[in-house]
Amino acid sequence: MRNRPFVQMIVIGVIALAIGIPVALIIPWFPANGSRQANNVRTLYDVLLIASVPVFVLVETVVLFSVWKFRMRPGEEQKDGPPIHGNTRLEVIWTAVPAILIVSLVSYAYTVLRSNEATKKNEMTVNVTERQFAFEFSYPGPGGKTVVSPQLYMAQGQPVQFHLRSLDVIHSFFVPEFSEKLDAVPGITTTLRVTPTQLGTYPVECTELCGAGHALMRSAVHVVTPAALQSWLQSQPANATPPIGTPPPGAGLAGEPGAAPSSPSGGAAEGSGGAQSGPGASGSGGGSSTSGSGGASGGSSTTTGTSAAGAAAGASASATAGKAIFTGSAGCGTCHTLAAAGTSGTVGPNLGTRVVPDSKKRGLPLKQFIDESITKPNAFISPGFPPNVMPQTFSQTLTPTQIQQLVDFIASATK
Ligand code: HEC
Ligand SMILES: [Cu+2]
Repeated sequence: MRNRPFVQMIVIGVIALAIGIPVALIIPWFPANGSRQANNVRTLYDVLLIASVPVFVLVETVVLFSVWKFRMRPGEEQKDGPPIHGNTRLEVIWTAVPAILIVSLVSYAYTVLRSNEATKKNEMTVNVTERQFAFEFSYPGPGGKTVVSPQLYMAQGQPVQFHLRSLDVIHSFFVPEFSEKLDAVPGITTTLRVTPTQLGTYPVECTELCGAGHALMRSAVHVVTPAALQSWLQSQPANATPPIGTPPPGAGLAGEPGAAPSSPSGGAAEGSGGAQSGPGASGSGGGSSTSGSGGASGGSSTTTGTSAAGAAAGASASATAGKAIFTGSAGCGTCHTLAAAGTSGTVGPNLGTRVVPDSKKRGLPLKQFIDESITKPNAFISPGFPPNVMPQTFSQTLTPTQIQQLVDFIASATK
């Protein structure tokens, strides 16, 4: 009966496996399965579980069984086991088996990665522009129409290629239901592919600690039917100002390593000026997110014309546009409470009540004070609040028009 402990160990191990593998597969490790890529990742994960549970069970069974069966008993304190050295067969096995296991799993994981990243037929491009602390999605539509939205809309079954850009620091783009995540890095354009498969609304999150408002940097993705996406795109205003740094439709990936940095199409769009707003094109030129000239040089856009008309209607249209920027793409609402915008952030002062008294303390006319607060936040620190928390980059990441619209909006909304 020399082999009895060994047989006992095998029996215990087999029982642990019979329980362990189903339990590992039943546990819901992931949220809802929302994309083709998520499907592949989940199958990969199941295979990894099936491969790793036996390894875990094997190691733990041997360890626990040895602790129990071969433990030191009273009177054995001075004893030691026989010294064992060298067992070629065992060494070959414990080298070869893990090597084969790892090479097969790595090869399989690589094929999953390749398939998830592969170019799909009829891909649609969506630009994701991230800044402290907001997402902006722009759809280079047909015929030069550009739709810009703070929330993401995708069509079920329609493959999308995202071009991620950051205007300031490293951010990331993560939708848990899609099982895919990628960083947005200043100065380069990164690409992520997703084919959504389930209708629904899911969270979009930034998963890089990007500053004081990071925890609030969230948006939503709505996966809708292809028809609903088309009618949504149609209902959006045409030729919205694309976020700074977003190349015009048809341009190469500005700033991507290996791509020509200053695209001729970028220059062309800038030349054409007018409706197809300059700032986007010029900002993309060098692929540099903080080129101060980006916003300044291409400043004019559709709304300038309106406010130049000087009518009260123009100013209120500007304020309305400012409200959208405040609550959406610029992310001001994540830090500031402002009743007129319906935001309740508490990182910075309440702009509904604090701006007028602070502008008096500063000794500047209201609009000038608001403009300074946005473009040079540290020029005056609102009493009781820390410096360097409000992003210092708005003068580069917002166009002069957008800043003007924000100023008009806040001036009209503060008391
Ligand atoms: C990360 C949080 C954060 C974000 C995002 C942010 N701010 Fe601020 N903001 C602050 C803080 C903190 C202060 C107070 C310190 C100071 O005066 O710089 C402030 C101050 C201000 C002030 C001056 C208020 C006063 O009474 O002195 C204005 C105006 C303002 N912000 C507007 C904006 C606008 C417009 C945006 C969006 C373009 C924005 N902020 C985005 C945190 C933020
Ligand atoms: Cu971020």
